[in-house]
Amino acid sequence: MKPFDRRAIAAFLCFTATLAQASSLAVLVQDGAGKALADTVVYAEQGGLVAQKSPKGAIIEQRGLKFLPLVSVVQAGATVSFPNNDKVRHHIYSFSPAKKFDQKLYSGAAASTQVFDKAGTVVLGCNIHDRMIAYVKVVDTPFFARTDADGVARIELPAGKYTLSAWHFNQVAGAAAEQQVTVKQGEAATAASYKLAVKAVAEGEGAGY
Ligand SMILES: [Cu+2]
Repeated sequence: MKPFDRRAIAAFLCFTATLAQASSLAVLVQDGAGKALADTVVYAEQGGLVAQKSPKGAIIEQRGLKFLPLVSVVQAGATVSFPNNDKVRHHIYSFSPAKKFDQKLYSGAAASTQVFDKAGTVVLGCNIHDRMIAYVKVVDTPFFARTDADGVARIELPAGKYTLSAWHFNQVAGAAAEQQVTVKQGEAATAASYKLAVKAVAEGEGAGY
């Protein structure tokens, strides 16, 4: 066998091993009335798990006088950039204990990147445009996702026991949002679901406009 073939086979074995190890967790989140709840952050934590060395960065752009996306989730230590794709300048800030910063008026790519190094919830605003709002959920795990329009989030993770948490920016304080899940090896996704009590939102409020 030529060395090249051996490498190709090794790569293939490695690939199939990865497939066999990764399991999938599918989480459905609904509000108290059973309606799909989009933009909910779900994350799985495992005691003693070694965190990823370099958490994946994120981008929160400004476009049409909005922050996009409205909700981001990052692992603690992630770097976030804030490209301004509007013609007007923005001045973004956070007073949240998990990450305080003040990015004075800027346009284009002039904003400093920010490292979100503490787990918690960070609310971003703009000093110029009061209705601009965005949420960054910072978590101590690389296993997280955000629900889509159907209220479904999928997390790829190794089989094992996890504490699964759900967080929505409008959830009623104290709403129980933690559960234990055992993720099994195999092709079918392990399923979990939540019903989160959320506050009634007035027209145009809390949606980032
Ligand atoms: Cu602004």
